[in-house]
Amino acid sequence: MADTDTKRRTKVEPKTERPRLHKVILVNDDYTPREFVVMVLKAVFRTTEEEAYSVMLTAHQKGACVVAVFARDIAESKATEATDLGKSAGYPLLFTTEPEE
Ligand code: TYC
Repeated sequence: MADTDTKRRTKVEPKTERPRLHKVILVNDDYTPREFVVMVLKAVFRTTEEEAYSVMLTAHQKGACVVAVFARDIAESKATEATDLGKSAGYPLLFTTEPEE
């Protein structure tokens, strides 16, 4: 037993998994004007007019659309900021977040 070598010879790398990115999702509703949705997307997510229109139209037609992905805290604060812009104007506009797989 004295000369039994129990030293591990393979290097074990620590598993440092990256924090997951979070999607910001635009949810369709029947009341918010299209131009207002486009304005919010441009203001909060810094998209072009064309990108904003395309995202708005996809949400309108399919029920929801991924706007962008960010670190969790940024995704959540942008979703809240964008949702609050709608609320301030009296619209039920909704942005949610969910982790990417
Ligand atoms: N459906 C809205 C309308 O017809 C426009 C709209 C699009 C609202 C996308 C929300 O996420 C949305 N006025």
